Amino acid sequence: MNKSPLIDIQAIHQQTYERDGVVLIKGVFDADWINLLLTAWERIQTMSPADLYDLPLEFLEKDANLEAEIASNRSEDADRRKVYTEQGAGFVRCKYMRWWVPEYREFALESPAAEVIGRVIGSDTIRFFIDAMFMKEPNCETKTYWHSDESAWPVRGAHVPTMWMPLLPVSAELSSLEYVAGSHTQDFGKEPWPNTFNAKMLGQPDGRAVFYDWEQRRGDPDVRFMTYDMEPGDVVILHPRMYHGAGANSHPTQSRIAFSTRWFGDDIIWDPRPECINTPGMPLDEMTPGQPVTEESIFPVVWKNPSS
Ligand SMILES: O=C(O)CCC(=O)C(=O)O
Repeated sequence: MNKSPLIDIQAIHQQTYERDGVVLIKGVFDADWINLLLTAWERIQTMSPADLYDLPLEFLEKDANLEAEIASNRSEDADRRKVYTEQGAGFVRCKYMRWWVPEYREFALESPAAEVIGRVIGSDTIRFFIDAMFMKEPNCETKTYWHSDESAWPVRGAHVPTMWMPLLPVSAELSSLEYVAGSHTQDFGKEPWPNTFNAKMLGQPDGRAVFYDWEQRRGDPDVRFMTYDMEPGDVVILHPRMYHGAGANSHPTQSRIAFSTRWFGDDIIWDPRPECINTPGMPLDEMTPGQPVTEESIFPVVWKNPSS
């Protein structure tokens, strides 16, 4: 398994990320990393719902929101596998694997992902934040709605990017992500209400904005929609304000399996809001607004720039 990126991260990658809000980098990880993650994912698919999300007990004991979310994810009703046996196709999500799947922990802490992130966003230190899997089975009609991620994160700052990587090939037909170039620099006024467990529990307050629907601008020559054919080992790095979405998986036989990791860089400070995601080990009420992230056991420093 490669410990350094298989290709050098260069100024063009940084410039593209800054200008467009997303950069495609091909051939970052070798096949061993992909096989490691895929094999673990196949094992997760065979587990009963009650055995998923085996997080440290103390995380659940001190965080009622997280406990409620995990209980809902473990319930039989939430088991999307039932849906796709009946209907033939499903959208399966899973998260927090760094805490309960050893292969995902190894990727988070040992792979060159943090170095790639640090060099692209220009941060001297990179901490691991959180992870998630997104699988769309063959003929899965579920689209990924247009959204940006920032309003779900309990922090302020630009250094909270996502690295999205397919574990099987993707294309427009196979639900590759789509982006609107430069949308990370546009001011949409009010912050959109995120699509988190906590936000759904609270319900959207009056006056809170919804995500901008870029579908209505399809065909507008002033809007640059972008999407990429990607192979396992390729990644995209997304700015937290970058609008992204994805179509259905219209492939008749092949699943779309993608892995997202989120990372913290130097400029991040806590900004906990009740609608934000739950973070295992760090309840929203333990985050001190305005303070930098220092909790090493929960958000370990994975990479430091050797020349800083
Ligand atoms: O893979 C998908 O469909 C969704 C991914 C996404 O929105 C994200 O990682 O922020």
